[in-house]
Amino acid sequence: METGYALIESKIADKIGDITLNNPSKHNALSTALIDELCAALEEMLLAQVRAVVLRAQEGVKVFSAGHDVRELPTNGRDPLTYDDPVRRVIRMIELFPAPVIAMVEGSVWGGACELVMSCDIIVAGDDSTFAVTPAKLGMPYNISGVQNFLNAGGMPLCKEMLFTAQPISVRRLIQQGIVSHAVPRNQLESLTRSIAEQIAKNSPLVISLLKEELRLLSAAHNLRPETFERVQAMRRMVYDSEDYQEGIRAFFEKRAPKFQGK
Ligand code: YXS
Repeated sequence: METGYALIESKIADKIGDITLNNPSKHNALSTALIDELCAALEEMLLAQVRAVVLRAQEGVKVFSAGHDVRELPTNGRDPLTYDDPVRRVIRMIELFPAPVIAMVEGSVWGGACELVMSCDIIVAGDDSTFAVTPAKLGMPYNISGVQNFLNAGGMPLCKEMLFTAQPISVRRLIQQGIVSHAVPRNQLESLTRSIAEQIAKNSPLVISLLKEELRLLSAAHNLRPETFERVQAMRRMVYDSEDYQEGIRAFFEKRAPKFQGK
């Protein structure tokens, strides 16, 4: 069964869902429109009770996804990354989806798209893939649940290096850290991903759904006093109210390196 979307492709066959990001002119930037289609496709797959979902980009892409659509990031003093931010919505949907979501990655992954990929249950990547977590380059006050996802996925040292340098990290580093399960030549990605999805689809969906939720709850089990959370929000507000945040966005559109002043 194929469903017509403008920015993604979606199909279900043999109880396995397949979603392809398909907005190459904008490098699959995670715009609200693309995320809305992604969420709609996942809703359909939920109703169809698929046993696994594969999330991919068009075959042979240079860029898997360029991350948040920077054109949608507010510069009027509003928090740019709130609970209802499109990327946050789809990440929660993937985390709560009862069946495993397998990210099949080709090309480079940027910004919020790294968190999107890491929110998937299994990552299979081309051996030339890179991952760049870019809030520090953009002056962006990343939100604490997103930082927790990176920390849960990658561990403190690599998490700090990726966040502080904002530079592309090779998939080899992420394999060493156990973030990415397999890195293979691009021409092997399809067969490997398919075999993993088919193996999962043969197992008990009820048990897998229970295991996935148990693992989600355990990884999210961090006691954070409300006052602590409010202090973090105040720290984030200082950032998104800063001149550096405006400079980061301006530099992006002017295609130049940002000059941050620390204020
Ligand atoms: O100039 P035109 O109109 O043709 O548009 C260009 C780019 O502006 C556009 N584009 C984007 N538009 C909105 N949001 C984006 N994230 C984005 N990325 C690219 O796509 C058109 C072609 O891009 P161009 O000319 O740069 O292509 P390229 O092949 O030379 O380079 C591809 C990339 C992906 C290396 C380059 O586009 C790039 O570095 N993009 C930004 C990657 C990035 O820093 N993403 C983080 C976005 S912010 C985010 O995700 C979070 C909020 S955070 O930063 O906190 O993690």
